Amino acid sequence: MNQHSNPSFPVVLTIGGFDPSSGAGITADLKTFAAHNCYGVAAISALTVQNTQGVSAWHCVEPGLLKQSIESLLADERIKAIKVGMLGNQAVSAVVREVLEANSSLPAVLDPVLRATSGMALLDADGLAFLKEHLLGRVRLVTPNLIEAAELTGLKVENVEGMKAAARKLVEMGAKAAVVTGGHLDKPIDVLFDGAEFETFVGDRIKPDNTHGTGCTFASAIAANLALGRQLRDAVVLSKAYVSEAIRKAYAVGPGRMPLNHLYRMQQNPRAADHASALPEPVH
Ligand code: PXL
Repeated sequence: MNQHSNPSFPVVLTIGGFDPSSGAGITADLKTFAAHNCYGVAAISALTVQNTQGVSAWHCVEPGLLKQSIESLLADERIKAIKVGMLGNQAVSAVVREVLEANSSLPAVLDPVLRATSGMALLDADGLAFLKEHLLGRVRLVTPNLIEAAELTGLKVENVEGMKAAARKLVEMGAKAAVVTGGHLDKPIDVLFDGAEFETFVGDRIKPDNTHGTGCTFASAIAANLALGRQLRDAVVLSKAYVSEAIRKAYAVGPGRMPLNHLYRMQQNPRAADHASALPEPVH
C-alpha cells in the first residue's frame, strides 16, 4: 500500500458521457466529487456535442476501450463507489453490467439518463430495455426524475403517489433503493424508497427550471457521500441540500441553461486573485 494514500479522500469512479459545456456528465461529476473531498476518476461512455443551449449530437465510445479504461482504473484498488450516468446504447450498458457484477461490493448509484432536455434520446431503445433488465438489479440506488421514472416503470408519475408507486416498482425491478426526484413539481419533493419504508423530502423552488445537470450532480453527490461511509438516507439528505445550494449559487456561462455552481464552497473563501498583492514581486 502506498504510504501516502489518504482514506479521508476516497476515490469515486464515474462512468458517463462527456458534456463539453461541463454542466452535466462526467465533468459535473468530477466537480461534485471534489466538492465532497473525494478524488474523482472517470471513464467516458460517450462524447456529446453541446453547449448551454442543448445537445446537438453524440457518439458512444468503442465498448472494448471503455471496458479497458474502467478495468485500468479499478486495478488501482482505491475506488470506494461508482456513479453511472449516460450510457447511450446496449453495448456500453453491457460493459457496465460486467463491471458492476465483478465489483458488487462497491456501492453503485445509477442516474438513468434517458433524454436531454431538448428531447434528444441519450439512450437508445435496446439500451433502455437492457438497463431495465440487467442494470437495475446491480445498483444500490437509482435516481430517476419524474419523466425517467415513468419511462422505466410504465406508470404515470405526476405526483407524490405516482412517485411512491414508481419507486416501489423500481425496487421490484431489482434496485436496492430508488429516489424519484420531483424537481419539476411546483413544490420540489423527492421520494426515497429503501425497500422497506418511504420517505419524502421537500425542498424549495430556487431557480425555475433554468439549470442543467441537476440529476448528474445529485447522483454523484450521493455516490461521494456513500464513498465517505455515510448511510444511504443521510447521503440522500446531504446531497439534496448540496444540490439546492449549488442551484442557488448558479451563474450563467452562456445564453442557455445555467450549470450548477458545483464548487460554491470554494467561493466562500476569498478568491486567490484577491491575495495577488501579497505575493512577492517576480524576479526577472
Ligand atoms: O443531464 C443529463 C445528461 C447526462 N450526461 C450527459 C449529458 C446530459 C444532458 O445533456 O449530456 C453527458
